[in-house]
Amino acid sequence: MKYSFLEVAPQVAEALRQAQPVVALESTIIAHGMPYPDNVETALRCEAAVREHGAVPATIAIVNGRFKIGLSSNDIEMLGREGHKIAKTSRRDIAFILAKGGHGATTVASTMIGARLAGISIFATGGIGGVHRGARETMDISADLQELARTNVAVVCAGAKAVLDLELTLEYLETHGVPVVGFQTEEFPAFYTRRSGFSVDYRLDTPQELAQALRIKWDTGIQGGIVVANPIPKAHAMNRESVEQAIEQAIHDADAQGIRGKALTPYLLARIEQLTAGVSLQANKALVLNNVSLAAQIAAEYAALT
Ligand code: PSU
Ligand code: MN
Repeated sequence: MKYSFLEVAPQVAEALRQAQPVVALESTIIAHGMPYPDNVETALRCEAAVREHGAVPATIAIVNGRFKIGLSSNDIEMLGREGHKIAKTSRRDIAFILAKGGHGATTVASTMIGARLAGISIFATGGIGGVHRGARETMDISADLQELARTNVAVVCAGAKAVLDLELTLEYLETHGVPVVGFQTEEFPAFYTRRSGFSVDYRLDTPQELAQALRIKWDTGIQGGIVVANPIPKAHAMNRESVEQAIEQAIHDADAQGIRGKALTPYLLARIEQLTAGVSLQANKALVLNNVSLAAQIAAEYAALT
């Protein structure tokens, strides 16, 4: 193995060697995105959903200073239990958490990096980070967007949360040449809701078409990822007005408490969950599973092209 800090789980390594489908999953959503024990339950259900679709799951995190591609259920339980005590680890943090021999929950950006190191091309999560509302003053723009601009991994998500400025997020992605593809939709989904009012760049309707587009993009040598935007299933979509109300309240509360930087996104997620009496958490679980299933199907089609 090229990098001694990298620890690819045997099942994942075997699948990659045989060009079998593999789906990467992130761990910030476990440690910082959901409360215990929902986080652990959801992470394990996601892995099971990947397997049900004939692919191998690779949940990614830093554990004891090892960049692990494929976690054990003990690792997942530990990350879920420890929650906010685990360092939220983005691109800038990886080397330092590895050097310290500590644990790190990987964001979309750092999960993409881990996936790429291992040779995994498809990754499923809930929502990507983006340009925060008020970024004109704060310059709070998630490192996820830069990562999408440079790292060849497709990220299947339910769009981005309306805690972000979705219009600026899409502008930023356009500037950096990141394609935003709607799965069976022309509209960029807003995480808890299926619609945002903003268009995607392309609409594709089958996992096969998505896999082909990925193959061709990377065959041309065009660096960077792709956002596959998959709307939350209708049955779980939330009411737009009540979500917007909760979001505005949450942003107001964060501001009043001076919460900024990497703490902001986890704070907003937890606050919205409180304000919606847990409805947002149910929606979050449903959309993640939906994304994982789609990612597994894309991975299967992608592997068939290899
Ligand atoms: N959006 C969600 N749930 C999440 C996150 C984003 O709906 O759990 C997490 C992801 O790990 C994402 C990170 O990469 O938050 C973005 O954090 P920041 O805004 O600090 O870049
Ligand atoms: Mn940020």
